[in-house]
Amino acid sequence: MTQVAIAKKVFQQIFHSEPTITVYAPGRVNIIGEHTDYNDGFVMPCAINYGTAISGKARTDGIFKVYAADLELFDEFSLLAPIVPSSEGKWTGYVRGVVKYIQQRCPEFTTGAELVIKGDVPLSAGLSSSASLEVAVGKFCQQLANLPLTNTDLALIGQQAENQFVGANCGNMDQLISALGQAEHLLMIDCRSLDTIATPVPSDVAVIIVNSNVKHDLVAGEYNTRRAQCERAAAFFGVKALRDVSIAQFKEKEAELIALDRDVAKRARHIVTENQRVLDAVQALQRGDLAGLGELMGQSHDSMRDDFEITVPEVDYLVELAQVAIGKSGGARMTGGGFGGCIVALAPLDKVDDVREIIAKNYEKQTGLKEDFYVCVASQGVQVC
Ligand code: GAF
Repeated sequence: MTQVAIAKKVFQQIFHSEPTITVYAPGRVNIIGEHTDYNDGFVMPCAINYGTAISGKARTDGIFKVYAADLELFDEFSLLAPIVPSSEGKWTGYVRGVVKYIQQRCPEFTTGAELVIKGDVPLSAGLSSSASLEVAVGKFCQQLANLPLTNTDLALIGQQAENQFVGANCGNMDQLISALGQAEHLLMIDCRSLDTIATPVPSDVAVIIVNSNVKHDLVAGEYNTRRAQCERAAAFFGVKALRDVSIAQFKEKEAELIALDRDVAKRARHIVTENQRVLDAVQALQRGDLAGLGELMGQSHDSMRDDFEITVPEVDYLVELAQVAIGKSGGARMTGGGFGGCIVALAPLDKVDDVREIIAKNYEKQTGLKEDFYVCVASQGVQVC
């Protein structure tokens, strides 16, 4: 049964009536362009066939009654009073935060609802389970009250909820791809202008995700440190964001920046070169040059490992194994915020088993951890079902 079908069924069981609105928003995997979003730069993710479904209906009393089916937990709050964080679990923040900022944007929104949330994005794996929940909540509210909000608006409201309500200082990539993803396409997003370029995934190429199952406590702290270092680098170059620094401009002042702060210089080098790699990756994909795209993915991984310093040995090892199996027919790299989580690989369909086997044979033996292996489909962004 799909997440949508389960959400509808659970709604009937919990609320003893038929839902009238059902929406679904996907998680994502980023093919290239890491930590570039909050530098106003470029990313190239796709939405995946794992996501969050919400099924529900309106109430007339302004109360939101929310049931998280996977956690078997309820939350309840009123749209007729200030919406504040609850101590009942982090998940409530993604719901309350989105509802709060939608109401701020559309003060006429006072409709209550009862709803069921059901999802299958692996949690804490760097595949954006939270963004998919935020975008699904946004779409549900938009449908509930017929609000004049585009999918891009919903993505930005989701990011606002995550930044200001939940307190996670993320960029806009995850919510944008959950809202705007296109089936069978990778989406290059200019995170400043929000312009996009969709390029088809060749039909003989698989999008593979392997979860290292490494979980790191320091992710949020390290993420904020990287953001601050990037801001310092932008100030050094006298620009709004590192997006505005070309590779040539970076090289001209690199030695000066290294002398000032070696770590900041390394972080800047990753961002400046990664932005260019995304632009090059779009072109490689458009001309069907899988080897070229794979090469760029490999360079991106090396840059995350050596300059941005956000990989861990287990993830480096997974990438090495995938690269051995894939050779020059595609590529592999860490994906997401870092310090654990997943790798992504693009490989011809006939190499998928080779990638699976080499990892199954070696990863657990070497690290003591068991991987999770997914072959994904580039999927449509948020939908009304
Ligand atoms: C996390 C963040 F939420 C994104 O905004 C992005 O910065 C990503 O890490 C790194 O590319 O997923």
